[in-house]
Amino acid sequence: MKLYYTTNSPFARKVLMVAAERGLTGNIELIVSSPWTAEANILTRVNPAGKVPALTMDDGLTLFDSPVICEYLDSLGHGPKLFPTTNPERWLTLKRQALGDALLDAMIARRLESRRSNGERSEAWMDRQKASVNRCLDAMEADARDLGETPTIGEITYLCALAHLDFRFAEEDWRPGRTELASWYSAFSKRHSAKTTLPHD
Ligand SMILES: N[C@@H](CCC(=O)N[C@@H](CS)C(=O)NCC(=O)O)C(=O)O
Repeated sequence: MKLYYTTNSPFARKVLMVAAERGLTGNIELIVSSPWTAEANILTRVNPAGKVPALTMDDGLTLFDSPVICEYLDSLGHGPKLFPTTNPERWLTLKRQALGDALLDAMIARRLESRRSNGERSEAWMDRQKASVNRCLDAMEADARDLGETPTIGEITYLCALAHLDFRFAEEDWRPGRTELASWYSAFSKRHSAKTTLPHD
């Protein structure tokens, strides 16, 4: 399998963590393909959206986006499944993944907007994204007491989202007032799959 990714993409990190948890890391060839540089032409050939991650399976079919790739990898490998198959656990887990992904979408939209030039940048748009991030964080805090030590794609996505806040918005600590989430995050960050997939530019 070939994974088109960047070392700083939190969505790609979800895939890397799932691969690690399922014992599949050695089966995946990593191909750095930034959406923002000349490498993007590699990426757009496999993913029309021009986004990472994308995964080309051994039979040649390419999958995107991260929820689809993660569920595919969960169908391979070994160890406890990361996508529960019974309800209501499955719906709760998928909701958690959607919440973490939503936080990431808003955080990334805010950061991209902040990098636009004067006159193009919208403070109102950035404030809207920041408010969305804060609501997602509050929902995660309300959920934190029920998070397990056993990973599912829900916990993995929360970890990737919170770590990306530390990576890109370190000056805006999300922890004050969110003690349950901070404590869960600190413990979950010690997993091997988390320690071996830290983001970097
Ligand atoms: N929903 C997608 C989001 C992927 C995404 O936004 N990736 C970013 C990098 S973190 C990207 O490639 N952005 C390029 C662009 O927006 O053009 C997923 O879960 O994979």
